[in-house]
Amino acid sequence: MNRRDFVRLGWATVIGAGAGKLRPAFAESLPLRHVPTPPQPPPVAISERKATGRAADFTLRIAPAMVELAPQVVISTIGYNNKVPGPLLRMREGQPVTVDVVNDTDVPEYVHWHGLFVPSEVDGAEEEGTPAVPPHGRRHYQFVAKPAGSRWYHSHAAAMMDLHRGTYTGQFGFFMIDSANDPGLYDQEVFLALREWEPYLTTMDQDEGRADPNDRMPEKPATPDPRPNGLEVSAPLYSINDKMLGAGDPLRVQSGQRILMHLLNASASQIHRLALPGHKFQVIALDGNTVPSPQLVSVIHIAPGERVDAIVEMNQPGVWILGELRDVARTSGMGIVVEYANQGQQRAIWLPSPSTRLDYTIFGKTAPHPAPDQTIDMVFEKVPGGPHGINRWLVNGKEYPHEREFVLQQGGRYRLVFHNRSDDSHPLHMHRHLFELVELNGKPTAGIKKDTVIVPAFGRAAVDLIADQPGLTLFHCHIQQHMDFGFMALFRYA
Ligand SMILES: [Cu+2]
Repeated sequence: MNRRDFVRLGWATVIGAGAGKLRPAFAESLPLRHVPTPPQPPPVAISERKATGRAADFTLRIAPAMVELAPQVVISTIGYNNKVPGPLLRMREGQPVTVDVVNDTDVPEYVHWHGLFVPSEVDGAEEEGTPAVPPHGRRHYQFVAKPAGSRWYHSHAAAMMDLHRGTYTGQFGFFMIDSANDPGLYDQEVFLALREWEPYLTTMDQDEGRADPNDRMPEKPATPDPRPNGLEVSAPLYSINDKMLGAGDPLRVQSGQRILMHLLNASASQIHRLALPGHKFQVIALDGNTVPSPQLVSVIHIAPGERVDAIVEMNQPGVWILGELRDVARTSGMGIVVEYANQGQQRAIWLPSPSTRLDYTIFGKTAPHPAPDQTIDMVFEKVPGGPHGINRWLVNGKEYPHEREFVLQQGGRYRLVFHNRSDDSHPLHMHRHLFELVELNGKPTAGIKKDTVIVPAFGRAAVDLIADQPGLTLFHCHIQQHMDFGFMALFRYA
């Protein structure tokens, strides 16, 4: 199979699988258009330059963007600076940063700096009191870049039933904060963001988030919920960065090189599993934070909001596909060709990988945790929406908002215990803080610092949080639909 066949096969799958949901003959009728040259941003207002003494380090312009996912497959979305992903924002840890955000759309927007320690009014969450970037307006942000690691930025607007807002759009980008101690043990560095496009609502079971019957399910109720599930978000098209598998440039490597892959799942709805046949990933950081025990794995599990940094040693010359394990996702675009030098016109090879279970704890260490000052139990439940409705989500028995349930004392040490009493896996994200994973489905661990953790279906996780970032702090499932329909909580400092 050559690259062009891949794209064609991808379309066959798309048309075959989701035909009813797609516009008729979408693929055939869409003329090939060139992505327009980005409009030149107007100069920053003089008064603003004077106010800050200089232009901002970065400018993000929110505006409609065309993305050519593959030849003759062009989608329209909203992006930053007419690029998807948006520009790589890169700086040293501790560096003061200024960002101008210009909103060329008709709706208020929020830019969230995911994984950064920034004040609530800068963080980019309406619930925390961050002011919006008004429609056709702008906002200037100033903060210090910390902590070091792979962070990212994305829209934090609520989408609700509008699948063209928030994280359904192309508003995401890498935010790399370099540590002064990076040993630099790699020859090449690549940034790979996973995305799906043209989302639609369906009751068809997506299965990737469902319980693995072999998993321990400590939160599974004795009697299953008989109510029918509601509409969930699916998508017919996938890409890594802005290209479907086979459509963009391959990742060009040389035998013996060590490639540092910065993986980001910028999906609004799907957990992904990635493999590169013949190779293993040495996972060195999760959510940008160095892990105590880097391990070689053949499959990477990555949920919406998560990042994985992995080094891949290039020791199997050939042309391979780095792709999603699920055929439907990979053949609909989720993959990239990895090509060793001097391989001629070889076809890219995919080989099925053994499916592995998610287990963060292999990257941890054994160490005792100091006793927490307080344990906060959080129980998550689904209220199934039925075939024509949307599921609603409860945190400790009610949908967002919560009044004063979650109050932290500054300097306190908290253990949050996440009880997932639903048949979906959820990536749970805490803003403005890192937490340390203490336990996953009964397995203890230490030293894994994250800002987003997958709690498997009917599973349980415990994390320790030090309350050292005063200010309103949003907690939510990073699946846009879940968050929009109740799966959020606001933590306050006393
Ligand atoms: Cu969720």
